Amino acid sequence: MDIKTQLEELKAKALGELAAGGDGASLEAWRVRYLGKKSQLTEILRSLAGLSIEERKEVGALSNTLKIELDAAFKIAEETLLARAASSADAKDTIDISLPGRPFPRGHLHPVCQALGEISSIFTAMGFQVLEGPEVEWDYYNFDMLNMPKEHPARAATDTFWLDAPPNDAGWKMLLRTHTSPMQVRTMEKNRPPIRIVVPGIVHRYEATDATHLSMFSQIEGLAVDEGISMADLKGTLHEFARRFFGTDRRVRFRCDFFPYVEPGAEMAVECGVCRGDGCRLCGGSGWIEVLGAGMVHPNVLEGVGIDSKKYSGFAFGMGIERIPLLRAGVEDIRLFYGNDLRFLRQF
Ligand code: FA5
Repeated sequence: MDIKTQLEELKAKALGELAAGGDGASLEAWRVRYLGKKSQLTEILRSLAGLSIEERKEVGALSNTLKIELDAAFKIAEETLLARAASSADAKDTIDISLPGRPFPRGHLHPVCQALGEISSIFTAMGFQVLEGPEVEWDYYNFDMLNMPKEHPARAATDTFWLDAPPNDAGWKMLLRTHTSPMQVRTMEKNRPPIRIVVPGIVHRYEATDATHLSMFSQIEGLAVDEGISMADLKGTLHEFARRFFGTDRRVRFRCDFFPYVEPGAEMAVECGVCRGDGCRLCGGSGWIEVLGAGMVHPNVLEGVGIDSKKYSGFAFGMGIERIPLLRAGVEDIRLFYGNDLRFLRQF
């Protein structure tokens, strides 16, 4: 085959392959094959040396023309490929699935829930188990079994929301629990000592609200029953709780108090977080805020659930939750916790 025919066949093959299309890699392979240093065209140009001057002129001119044509065809194919790649990148940009999502505004637990979680975990670390009980309760558990039978004057000490529902067959009446103490009875009815529980929950009292009183608030009940439990265990446990929650620099005060279901009874107060004991509007000038009622479980309560009060003794406490973050953070009005003002809530 003469060189002219070879050049024509080479041109047809090269342009045919290019027209078939392909990706960047196949285009580069094409360039190496037809325009590279070891290409067939380069071989032909090298072989010109063995030709006569006329032939060299003619074949040289044809080879150069073919090289120029192939170069031009390569550039066009390369540009087409680049343009195609750019337009598909543009299309991807409009729905770039690799972009991070738009963050949703993130909330956090209400300060009362935060305090409840923190308090519960302090007690669980001391070996107490967390339980919950019903908010709609029978007067039997809320009063009778807590040493406050019908007509007992202490039943009137907290004004109660009674439910407009008929009593059950045993004559028990329904109410919104006024404290978490009914869970003492419910737990001891089903479990024998040793018992160590804390019971967080909401309670309701029909009373006016002010800077330290709400009509719906949260309490956490504590109960420990075992052989040989004494008032020293009660004081030690609650004092340790106060140290862990408020820090070691906050003073704690125990005083005598009366609750029909404990004997003896006590209240624990913590130094006011706003005035640090000097007296202010929040603490009513006393420098202290009462956070819990407590005492040694009354023998009548133990015997009522069939626990031998000569063998076993126990302590119980009921802490008001809202007053706790109020004390720690120095909040001036308990009602702020339920005002739903995000500027206030975001500070916790
Ligand atoms: C009781 O509710 C008893 N059941 C506590 C108890 C349990 C005593 C076990 C002995 C043994 P008291 O009514 O004092 O006690 O309430 C307990 C705590 O709840 C108070 O110290 C206070 O921190 C909080 N508290 C009481 N009333 C309110 C109120 N209206 N608003 C907010 N917190 C309150």
